[in-house]
Amino acid sequence: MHRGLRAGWMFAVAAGLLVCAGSGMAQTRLRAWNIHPDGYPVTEAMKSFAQQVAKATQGRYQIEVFSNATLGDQPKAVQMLKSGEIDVAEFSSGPLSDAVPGIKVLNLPFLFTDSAHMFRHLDGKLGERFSANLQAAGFVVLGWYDGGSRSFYCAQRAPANIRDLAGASIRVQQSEIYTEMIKLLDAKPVALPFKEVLAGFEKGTIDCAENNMPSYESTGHYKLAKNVYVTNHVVSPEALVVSTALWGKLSAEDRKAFAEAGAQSALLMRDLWNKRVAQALETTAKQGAQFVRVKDISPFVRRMAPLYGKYMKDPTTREELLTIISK
Ligand code: BDP
Repeated sequence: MHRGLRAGWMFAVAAGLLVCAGSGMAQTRLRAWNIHPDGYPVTEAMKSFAQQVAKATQGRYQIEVFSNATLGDQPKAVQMLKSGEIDVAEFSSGPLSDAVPGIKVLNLPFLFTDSAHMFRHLDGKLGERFSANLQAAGFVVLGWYDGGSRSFYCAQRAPANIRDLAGASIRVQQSEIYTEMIKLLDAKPVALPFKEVLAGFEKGTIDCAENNMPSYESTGHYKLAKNVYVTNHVVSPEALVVSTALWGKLSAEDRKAFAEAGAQSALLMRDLWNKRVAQALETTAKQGAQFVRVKDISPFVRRMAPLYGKYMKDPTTREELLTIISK
């Protein structure tokens, strides 16, 4: 660029900044909670969300993503978002549903057949209803992320039948519905923070855990718990949320910028997710993980009958449940 032009341009930028400062356009720093490491689809999608928000608000909103649960474990972070201590987070529907009973059905075993089925509902009317329930409880959903499908994996035993899980100590998320599910398998639920599961396997305080394949791989659980029982028992979403406290402070235009960035980050996440599932299966299999696919899921589904009964009776979940099973 020509020197004179360049100087003029720089002056204009500086003057612009002064005008910004003069008109009180301050920069707001926001804290985002995340449980996963760098490179994980959730982390990358959150970073892209942060970049897009910064761009669309001309740098007025700067979101810092704190990964690896450095700000605390998930149930704690759910409370921190509610109280406005953090502004943005990505939560799995397990711990989130304890704070918002109206979304509990999202964790029911064998409810969604796969992610495509789940997103047909979440990207439509039902998703709007879940979002409204969440917003009333302090969480504004900006994007539905893929929580994948969860299966069991064990260190010593190699389950090939649902009865093989009886008596096992199985790590679950700190969430009521997961605890109920394990009890119905005659196993012992052990609620542990995500980051403590590896130590649980090392110390032998748990026999098994359950998760999707990208988490099985990224946590290194596959090194200690090599026997995967492929049940795909829970297909559930995760949510990128901001606090209602933050939402209340945003202008209509900024809300639009946040919402668009959230929706785009969700599409990116889903795409990265599918690739990561394939990679995780390959890596763990190469490292010796053994996969036994469930042959007949019906005994497992029958065991869950009390759970379905409970949420059918519950007026906060009945309608959602009926909508999902009818389509
Ligand atoms: C992972 C979820 C994460 C949960 C974790 C768990 O992405 O949010 O905390 O499972 O099992 O798949 O705790």
